[in-house]
Amino acid sequence: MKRVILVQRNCPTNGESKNIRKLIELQDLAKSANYKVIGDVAQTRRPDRKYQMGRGKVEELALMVKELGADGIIFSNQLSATQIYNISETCKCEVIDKFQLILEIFAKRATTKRAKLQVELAKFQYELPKAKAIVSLLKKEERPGFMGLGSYEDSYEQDLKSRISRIKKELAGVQKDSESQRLKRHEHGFSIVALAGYTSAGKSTLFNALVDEDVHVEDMLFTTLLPITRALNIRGRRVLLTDTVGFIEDLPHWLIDAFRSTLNEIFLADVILLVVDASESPDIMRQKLDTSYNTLWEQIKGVHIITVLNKIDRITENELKEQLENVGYLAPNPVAVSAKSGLGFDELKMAIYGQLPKWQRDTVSLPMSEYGMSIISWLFDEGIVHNINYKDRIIVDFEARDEIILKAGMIEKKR
Ligand SMILES: Nc1nc2c(ncn2[C@@H]2O[C@H](COP(=O)(O)OP(=O)(O)OP(=O)(O)O)[C@@H](O)[C@H]2O)c(=O)[nH]1
Ligand SMILES: [Mg+2]
Repeated sequence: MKRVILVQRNCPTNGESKNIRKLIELQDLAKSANYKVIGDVAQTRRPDRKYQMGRGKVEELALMVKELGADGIIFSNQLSATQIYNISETCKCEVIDKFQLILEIFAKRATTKRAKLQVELAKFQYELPKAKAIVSLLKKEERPGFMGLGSYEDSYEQDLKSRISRIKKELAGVQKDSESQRLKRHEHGFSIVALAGYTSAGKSTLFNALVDEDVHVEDMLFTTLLPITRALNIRGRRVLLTDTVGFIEDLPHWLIDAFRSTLNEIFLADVILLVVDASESPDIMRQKLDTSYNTLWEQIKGVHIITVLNKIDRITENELKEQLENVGYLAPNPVAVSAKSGLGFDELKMAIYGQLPKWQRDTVSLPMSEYGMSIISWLFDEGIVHNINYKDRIIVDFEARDEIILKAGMIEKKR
């Protein structure tokens, strides 16, 4: 296990609680990537172009690396190629930033072709702005081994660009497939519900409990990388529930970009269950909800949102009440649940039902024949049959989406 020191430059305008929260999150990320954290260093100042922190502080850091025998340094702040180079020269060890760390976690979790492509795309997009600087640094310093670049050429940047466009094309193919599948699902009367929210909020646990599945759950960040979908019946309505990748604060645009095809599962849903860990402090919960909204906001016009306050088995009723007051405007349609114990599931299902695209209620009169019976079984498949009255004709009182009602009306006229 690699031993690392965490470093964070705090912005002078940030509050203390934000600084602490970010450092704790960096610790969690490092653990999730299988690093052993052996120390941390923080400094409050404006960014330094060459070293990110003050040069003196980096020299202190170099001493600490030596004394503690650290294998590497992980920065909370995004580093430029020059900064990575200068810090690793001074400290004589490997230096990465939080975003490379996230990429490492993603790379570890990626098992399918699509996930691998997404991670690769994110990696290249992360490297692209650094490419020029790296090449010129390497030329100046004659250090071809730096950042894993065995040999380099001026075409490095060009090479990255062409790889990025190749992967994008491949991913677009995958995306088209999933979009046409989605259309088909809608045609078959399914509504689509997506689980979204901060990493470790409990999305996969809730998914497993609702659809009786066994998706991987762990007390780690970014356990889920690829969406998974299962059918679920909610008060007679057929729903497809999708579990998705978690959000994190400062998620850079290139990462969102790379995971666009995954995030589309959320953007194209009929209803979003925005899951949040209600057992955390009010400050952290509000921040995580805020981050989730920032990630979703632009893309989800018209999608209904249900805020799921999860893990209530860990808090008292009073604490829950406080949490609800605390997030008020950020939490439309709040429902409190425990994905672990099943508490609140009935309310959650009611809430989902209430937000599904509306179906109409209608009656049809059908002939008392085999043909009539076959239409009834079709109505059972496609909608909710509330009542059947057998007289000289069969009168069916049912509920379904518009197309079905229209078709049923035509059948009635034709007979
Ligand atoms: N006590 C308690 N723990 C929960 C509950 N729901 C989830 N957890 C725990 O929270 C941790 C994270 O759960 P996951 O379901 O993996 O979270 P996730 O949102 O899918 O996380 P990512 O896939 O990383 O985005 C696990 O250790 C779960 O056991 C709950 O209702 N109560
Ligand atoms: Mg998960």
